Amino acid sequence: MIVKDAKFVISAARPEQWPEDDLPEVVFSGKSNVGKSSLINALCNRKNLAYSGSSPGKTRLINFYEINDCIRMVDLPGYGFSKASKQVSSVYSKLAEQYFKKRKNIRLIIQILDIRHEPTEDDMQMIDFLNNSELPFILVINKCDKLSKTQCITKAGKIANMLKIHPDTPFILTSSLKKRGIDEIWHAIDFYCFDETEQSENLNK
Ligand SMILES: Nc1nc2c(ncn2[C@@H]2O[C@H](COP(=O)(O)OP(=O)(O)OP(=O)(O)O)[C@@H](O)[C@H]2O)c(=O)[nH]1
Ligand SMILES: [Mg+2]
Repeated sequence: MIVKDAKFVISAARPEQWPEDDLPEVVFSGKSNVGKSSLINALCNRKNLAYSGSSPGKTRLINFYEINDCIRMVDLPGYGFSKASKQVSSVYSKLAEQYFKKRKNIRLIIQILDIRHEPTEDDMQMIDFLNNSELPFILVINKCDKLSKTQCITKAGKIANMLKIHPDTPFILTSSLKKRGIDEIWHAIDFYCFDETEQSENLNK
């Protein structure tokens, strides 16, 4: 999709603030600092649509962005940043947990990992949750510019082995910094969020 229009909708602190319509939503999920907000910016070809920064915990609320009036990207606060922000027995904050449980608009979850780090216990729990839910998800391994190509291949293989995922689960290596893997993510978004007619219409947008 060619992003002609990308706008911030709301930074929601409560479910009542979530947009009330049936636009498909793509959710960006992962540990704090993996690059969720940066990936939204890279996909939309904007520098500062979503707020990103070098210290973890930049995104605190659930931020909604609307693209070409036909799809929304949802930026979640990352997990694993502060123990205090966790609710009992959950990886995510209460707010994000409510979103996963209640939101009907979710069409695709983009679960993001950092190529340099092995999945944490929180990552494993999150992937377990996704595996056991009906929610479609893909895995994105970000920050590939931080390693050489050979190192990336070795690391990605190691990560894939550690995760108990279905072999058909799409697995995309990306760098928001160098804009790698961005077309592949758009391809997945188109596939999961639109039917065939809509997909070809979107290509021409
Ligand atoms: N080298 C490199 N740096 C990246 C990449 N993606 C994100 N970063 C950097 O990583 C830091 C965190 O990025 P964010 O996009 O704010 O991460 P986040 O997952 O939204 O973090 P929280 O909002 O705290 O959960 C920033 O300094 C980004 O510039 C990437 O692909 N390569
Ligand atoms: Mg963020």
